Amino acid sequence: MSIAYTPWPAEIAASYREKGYWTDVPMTDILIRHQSERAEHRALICGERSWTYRQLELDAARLADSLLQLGVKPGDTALVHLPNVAEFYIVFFALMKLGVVPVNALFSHNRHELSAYAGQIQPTLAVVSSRHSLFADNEYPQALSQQYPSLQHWLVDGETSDEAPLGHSLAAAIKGELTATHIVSDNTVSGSTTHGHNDALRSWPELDASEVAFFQLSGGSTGTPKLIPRTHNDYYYSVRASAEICLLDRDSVFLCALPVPHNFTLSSPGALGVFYAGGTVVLAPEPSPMTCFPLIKRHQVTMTSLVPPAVTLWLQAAADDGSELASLQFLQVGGARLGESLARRIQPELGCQLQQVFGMAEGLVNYTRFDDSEWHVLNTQGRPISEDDEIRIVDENGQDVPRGTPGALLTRGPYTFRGYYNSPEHNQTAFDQDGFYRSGDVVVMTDDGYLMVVGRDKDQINRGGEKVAAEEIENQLLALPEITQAALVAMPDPVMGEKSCAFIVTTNPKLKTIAIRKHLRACGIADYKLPDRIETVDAMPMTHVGKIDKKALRQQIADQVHAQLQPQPEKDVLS
Ligand code: AMP
Ligand code: DBH
Repeated sequence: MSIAYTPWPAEIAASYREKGYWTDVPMTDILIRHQSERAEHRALICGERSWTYRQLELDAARLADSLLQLGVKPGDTALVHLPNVAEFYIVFFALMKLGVVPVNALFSHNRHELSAYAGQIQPTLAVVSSRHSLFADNEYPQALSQQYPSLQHWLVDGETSDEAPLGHSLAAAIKGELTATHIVSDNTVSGSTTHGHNDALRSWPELDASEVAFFQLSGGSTGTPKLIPRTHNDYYYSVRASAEICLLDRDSVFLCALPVPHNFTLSSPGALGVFYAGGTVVLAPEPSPMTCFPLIKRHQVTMTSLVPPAVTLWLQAAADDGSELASLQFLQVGGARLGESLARRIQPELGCQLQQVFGMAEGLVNYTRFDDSEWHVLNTQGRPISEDDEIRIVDENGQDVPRGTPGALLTRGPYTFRGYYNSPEHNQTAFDQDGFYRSGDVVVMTDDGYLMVVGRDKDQINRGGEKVAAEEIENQLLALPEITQAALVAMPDPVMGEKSCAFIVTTNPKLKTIAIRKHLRACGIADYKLPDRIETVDAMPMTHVGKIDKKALRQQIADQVHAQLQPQPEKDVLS
């Protein structure tokens, strides 16, 4: 059974094949293609551990073998929740070999998000890390398995305590050392000998590259997080084309410091682009200068990707000592709008070229190119990967606006999806009648086809690259009986660009911010989605059609923040 998705119209799919975008080669090829010539080249570094291309492929194959023995089958789905560790890629490639389709949740995601994903995909397998508090004991895994009986298999990365004998060790599964008592087949438990796998690597199921390889996560603007089916054909094209635009080769050394499942770090060109080109991926647990600068020096990193708030920290740290950055050739910045003044400082202060990247997990990715003018690099978010990325910029009536005029960005193309997973209703509004995806971004196109992101018409807060769907948090706020109305809006922040502010109307004048935050935490929402500020109002401003006027609320909080940022007049000491 394969995973259902909204296909591209047949004649368009045929043209994508004709033009060589879709090659009908599955993404497992990304490692396999290096197994003859570049097998001994360093592929991956994680702390003190490293993998050659041969070892990475072998580990993925062994893990796939272990999973087969456990009873995981092609067409199954998996919930993967791992931090920035090498095992993420081993699992990614192992599942792909088997035709098992994962959701790769962000490690900052919590019970609320994981349960929402599990509910949508009904996974057979969960791959989790004992480093996350959710998996320190068995309470949550048991609850999830009970709620979703399909969830039969758990693999755990990291130490597991005796009190939490959850599932199998991921490390043992990768080594092919699951003892046979773990492995149930035909309802009989075979002997207790250790399974030797080296000699018995299977031939994997034939993969169809037009099928879904994995689900990407949408930043979203709705009550439940939405899943984006990405096929081998479409995703592999975006990876290859991105690697080409970024001139990657086997000497490329990529520091992956943002979360590994993010579309930016996975495919723009990200770790997959670097693997495709035969370079080296170095993992960092997080993007702080203290962590990253020594890694850059030690491994002679040539490229990395950051969100704007991290750039601010890097500039501060480099002002003290940027000598460790000497090997860095270019820095990609994306996920949220990079201000021109920050952009301007990157080349002189970090000593590397800037590349702006404006992408989305749904598809379309734009890059500034290395031979672009300084103006384009500093002021635009680049232009699309492909000549066949179709862009429309429209006004509120859906009419195309002239170049240079802001409008809503609609797009379709060889790697932009055609529908969220199992969301027929939402898809009706997320796409126009011609299959263009409404990205929710307000952009301006320059005369020469570059895009500048100038705003947003989706109900989302972009918290320094981390996206918060307003409705998701409003629903949780409204679950408190004392809150009768709730609206989450963006408020300006000098470092993050935006933070979130929840306006509420409550029947309980004594309701404290701390109690609301406690409630949201108890809902199991990821920390980055917790409102940064909560404002109680007597009544919400309303639009003439009777909706909460979020524009007025954004203005109100922006004015308040602005007033607070003004230097306070000095107190007159005599009065
Ligand atoms: P996601 O849905 O999480 O994949 O986030 C994609 C969204 O992030 C885009 O639709 C934009 O709103 C935003 N975004 C990504 N890159 C940039 C950028 N360079 N400048 C401004 N916004 C960006
Ligand atoms: O923010 C994003 O989602 C993003 C940013 C840069 C992205 O998906 C991408 C590049 O591919």
